[in-house]
Amino acid sequence: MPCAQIEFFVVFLENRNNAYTMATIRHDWSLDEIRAIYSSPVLELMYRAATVHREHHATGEVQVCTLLSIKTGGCPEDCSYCPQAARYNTGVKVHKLLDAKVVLDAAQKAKNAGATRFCMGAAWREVRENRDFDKVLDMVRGVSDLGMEVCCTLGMLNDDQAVKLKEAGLYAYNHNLDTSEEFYDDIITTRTYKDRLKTISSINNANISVCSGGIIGMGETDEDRIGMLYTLATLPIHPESVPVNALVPVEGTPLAEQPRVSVWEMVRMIATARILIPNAMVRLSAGREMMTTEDQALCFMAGANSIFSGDTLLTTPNPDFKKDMDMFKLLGLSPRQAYKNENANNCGHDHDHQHNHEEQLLSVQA
Ligand code: SAM
Ligand code: DTB
Ligand code: SF4
Repeated sequence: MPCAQIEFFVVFLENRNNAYTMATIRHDWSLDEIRAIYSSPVLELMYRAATVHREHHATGEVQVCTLLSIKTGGCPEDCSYCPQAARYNTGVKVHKLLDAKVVLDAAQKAKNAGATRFCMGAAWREVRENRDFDKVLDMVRGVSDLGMEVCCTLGMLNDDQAVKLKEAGLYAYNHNLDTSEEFYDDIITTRTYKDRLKTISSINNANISVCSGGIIGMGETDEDRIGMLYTLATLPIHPESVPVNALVPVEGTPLAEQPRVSVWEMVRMIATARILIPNAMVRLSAGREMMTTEDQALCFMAGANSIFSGDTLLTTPNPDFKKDMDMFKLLGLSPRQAYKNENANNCGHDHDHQHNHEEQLLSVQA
């Protein structure tokens, strides 16, 4: 056999043996496979995740998102982790929907500080089509006009409402599964897991990017964490972003006394999410205020490529812009540009998520 052919077969066999360096996008993960990945030795898990990360994203690039609570507190739901639920005494100051001008000023400020995605959160159970919703649509138009990727998290919504948000320029919608279907009822009783999946389907139908992940540290087991990742990774359309939150325990909520999760638990969740859903932005979300730069560096090595930046999340503290920019400098990270997916025109490292989304949507509808 000629030398070139032998070399080809050697490379072919090496690649087959090293299958996880050639991540394909799969929606048929089994629980056993996910369990095996999640439970692998942590350094091996990080290496594997970092390899997938490099194949699908420009390494060193981190998306910077800023959150703003546009309607705070007084929420009728009973989410055990949430300081904004009316039934818990958490000291959060209730505030009606902010004026569009205040919101647009905050978005401009976030943009000036380097954020490219702006996410507006409301302490609502669901969207209702009233004057407040019209105001939110105006905010979406305004933030989109600033050239930022605009995201909302407003609770449950239906197909029509999703279309209206899309028409106003909404880029992404955050709706977390929060945990596994099995553990969900221990955390929330006022709406169901199925309700969550229905909202995610409405977001997809409107061709809005889905942002969906969860929280660890609520008393769930490893099996619950694996179960949540299974649901996300086997969705017919993978989420465009997956926030991994560490519980921020807030006094007055039922979960106030939960022990802090260790960085290794965050690393396991992030790395497994990265391997299962290679194209997603995996967001190191709530909990950074309690993490050192070294802790966060481990999360970036494990495949996290997005953060919430700005000194407040929705109601709880977060590292400020300056602290994060110092961390970026130290770790050699750079902020990802806005709408990179739409701007990407090559298939090297800059995969086109929106294009992927449309392709996935067509294949689901076929
Ligand atoms: N009301 C809407 C809803 O529930 O979808 C939007 C806002 S809600 C605060 C958005 C997400 O924030 C929740 O799904 C949850 O994952 C996260 N979250 C809320 N409180 C948290 C906490 N104390 N620690 C970590 N994550 C939290
Ligand atoms: C997400 O997954 N985490 C963010 C965002 N999506 C909306 C919210 C975190 C909230 C932490 C508690 C607080 O600040 O109120
Ligand atoms: Fe309300 Fe959302 Fe908080 Fe649940 S998580 S109590 S729905 S604001």
